[in-house]
Amino acid sequence: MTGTDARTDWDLARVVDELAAAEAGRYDRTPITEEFPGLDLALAYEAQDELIRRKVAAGQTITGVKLGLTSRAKQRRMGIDAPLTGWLTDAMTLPAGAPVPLGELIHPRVEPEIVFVLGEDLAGPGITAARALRSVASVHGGFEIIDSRYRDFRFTLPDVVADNASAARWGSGPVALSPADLDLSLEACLVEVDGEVVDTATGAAVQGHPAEALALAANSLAARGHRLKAGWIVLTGGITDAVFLRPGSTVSVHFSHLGTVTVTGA
Ligand code: 0L1
Ligand code: MG
Repeated sequence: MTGTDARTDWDLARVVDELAAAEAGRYDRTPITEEFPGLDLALAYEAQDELIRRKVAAGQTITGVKLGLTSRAKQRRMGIDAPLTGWLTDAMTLPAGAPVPLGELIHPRVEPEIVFVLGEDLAGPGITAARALRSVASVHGGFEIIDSRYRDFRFTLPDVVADNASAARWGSGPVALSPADLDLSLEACLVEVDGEVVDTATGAAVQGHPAEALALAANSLAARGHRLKAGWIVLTGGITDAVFLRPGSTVSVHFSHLGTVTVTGA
């Protein structure tokens, strides 16, 4: 354990306890860095890994990785200009067409995602976008439900890293294409809330090409001793800003080649 702040009893275990309690209790809280400035990026990733170790010990399975803050739209909104990674578990998968159980979440927001399913392991360092794309078995249009455990989605980079990148739920549509079938930088998406268009962007918004985000995940995970595994899901990061999901409200994401995914708040 590192980073104990002499002024408080904050340490790695307490960071994880506090975030796990907020998620389980469905309440939001102030950023941990406000009370514990010792939460730097390295300690925050240790906390994230420990949070997931606890989920796995409780019976969940790691199903992949998510990237966050890979687009300028997301970085501008959150005031953080660095991408990050988080873990996905089976408990976060939303079955196709299933309503989002708002009662299980704090203040969920929806964002469109280009989703990869890996056909082989991918281990950094030195992974390029072209190499990363060769490891992809299929590409899907999808969405992520983010649900920061911090009040008003207000946090610093170490806060959000420790909070597993605000991960909550995700889902994808029925269309599965090979990455060779389309140019993902040109793949367009249009976001509608209750039939009203609220945002549009193309895959180029994600690091120039979503494969760049995949390479970034492989390389940054390698620096922490992890590798991406065959069969894993990779969410490449919100293409546009996220929108709140309200009870009874429907968010639809229409992709130019990857179909339409629709999310309803229940
Ligand atoms: O928006 C946020 O809560 C920041 C982390 C996740 C962002 C993303 O998944 O793109
Ligand atoms: Mg996302």
